[in-house]
Amino acid sequence: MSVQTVSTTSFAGQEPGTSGLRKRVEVFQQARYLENFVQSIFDSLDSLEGKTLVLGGDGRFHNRAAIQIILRMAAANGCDRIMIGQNGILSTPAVSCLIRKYQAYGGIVLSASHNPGGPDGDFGIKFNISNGGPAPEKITQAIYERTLSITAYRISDAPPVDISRPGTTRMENMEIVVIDPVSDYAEMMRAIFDFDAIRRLFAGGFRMRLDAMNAVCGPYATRIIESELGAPVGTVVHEVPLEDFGGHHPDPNPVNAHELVAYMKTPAAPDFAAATDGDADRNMILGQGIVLTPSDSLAILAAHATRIPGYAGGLAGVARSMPTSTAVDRVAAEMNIPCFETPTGWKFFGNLMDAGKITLCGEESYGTSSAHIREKDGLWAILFWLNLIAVTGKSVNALASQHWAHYGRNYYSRHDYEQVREDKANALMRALREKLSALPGKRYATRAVTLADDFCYLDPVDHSASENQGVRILFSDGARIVFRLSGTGTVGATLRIYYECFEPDTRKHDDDPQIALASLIATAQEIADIAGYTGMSAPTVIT
Ligand code: G16
Repeated sequence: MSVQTVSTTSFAGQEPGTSGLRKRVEVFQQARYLENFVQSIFDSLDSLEGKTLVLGGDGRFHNRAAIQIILRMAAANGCDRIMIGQNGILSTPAVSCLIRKYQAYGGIVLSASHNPGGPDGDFGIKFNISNGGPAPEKITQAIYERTLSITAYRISDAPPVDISRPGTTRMENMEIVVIDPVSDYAEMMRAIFDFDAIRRLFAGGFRMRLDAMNAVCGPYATRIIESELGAPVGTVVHEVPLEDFGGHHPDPNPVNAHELVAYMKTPAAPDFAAATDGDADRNMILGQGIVLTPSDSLAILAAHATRIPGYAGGLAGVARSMPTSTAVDRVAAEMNIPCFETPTGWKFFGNLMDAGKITLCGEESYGTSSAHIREKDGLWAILFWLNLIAVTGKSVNALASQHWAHYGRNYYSRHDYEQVREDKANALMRALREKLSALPGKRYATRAVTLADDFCYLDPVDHSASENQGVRILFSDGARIVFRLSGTGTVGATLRIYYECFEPDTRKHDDDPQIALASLIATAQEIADIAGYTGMSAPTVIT
């Protein structure tokens, strides 16, 4: 066994996006591609000597090969100890939990999250820092810059390690600890939620379906919800993680989880349903006949948080990403706690949590979590809902209607235009930015524009500025349109347009969101000429 230094040349385009480096599997399979990026991570950090890293992924195609390469590179780069999930499996929230619990230096997550998997799908890698959260921009930028100048990487020539059973082994001077992927995470959930109340709920005949989409949540959900909380076997469906997610697109939204949505409209529908994504950090919440928007889910959880043992002491504050609806702002205002508006990307919540400024946060992209870790956490959100249903005795539908009656309803929808030519998408955004200063005061249908800008975030903790985080157009009645380009796609550009309007009148709380938002959708077309630039007369995905 010895350490080799291998010459390499840089690859273009290894720039981390919204959440790490995501590319087609075939791109990652090129010789030296993963190695260059991993070495660039290691070169951008302090020495790994004496340090522990956590390593795991969502089990998608290329996970197994990548794990063995990273183990050999970590050993060659002087890492002291690496904790790895059995069979290379760890959900993203579990990585965050383990980094924090074992005071690791950081972790490497192998996932392209909600992007499809398999040989023709996507693969991804990101680095999480010692607080358990995604590396902030100054680190991801340093990693990217390193990828441009890299000339060599270090790797051990050790044979592949058996990671199929918990236990400890060594490579070079590094200790490799293979752990059960679920137990530490389950222990954390037990400390937050009232498991006895949830057990009683299931014992009383409460029925639920959780669609794990053949991704990494399966082992966590079957162990916690079926084995521990007593839900009947079969409550968790598509529970076996598969390298291609069984052909599912593991992005829990009404389009990809259409079977679940349809099932919740049938007479056989259970009381509650949920779905999770590739790496189990996203969640979708459904009641009988309804899909809750992530923005509403966040607002409702915040409003009831003190009913959950882990949050009984109250919330320090809340945060949402800029495109997420302002429903949670109304809750925060009533609770008299701060509400922060951050750019898209979970990494922006980390500083606020570390500084004790927020307890709960969430995003429109089906991400919700709290300061228990520094990632979004799909199963945590589902357990929160179960706990809430158990202690209130109310359904998702009843809790949502009650919430809207009290706070008003923020109608919300996101329209995605996928695989747009990059030059066209960039031209649309450029033209929009050029128009911004002329928009305030203009009227569209019944509304006047009150503010139009390109969102710039000033981090209240480290005072860093993140510019160009999306164009937002605000109207006099509280409605908003937000335009931004996705930072997680791998083919062409994805234009996301987010629509929101506020309806205080209870009699108008049962409309179809697309109808409630129709005039705003027409306004976006008028302002940005979406059809002209994209060549598409309708979005490819509506959530
Ligand atoms: C990632 C980020 C989220 C972000 C989402 C969508 O989620 O962690 O913060 O909201 O991407 O980003 P975009 O709109 O740029 O595609 P995940 O679950 O893919 O890691």
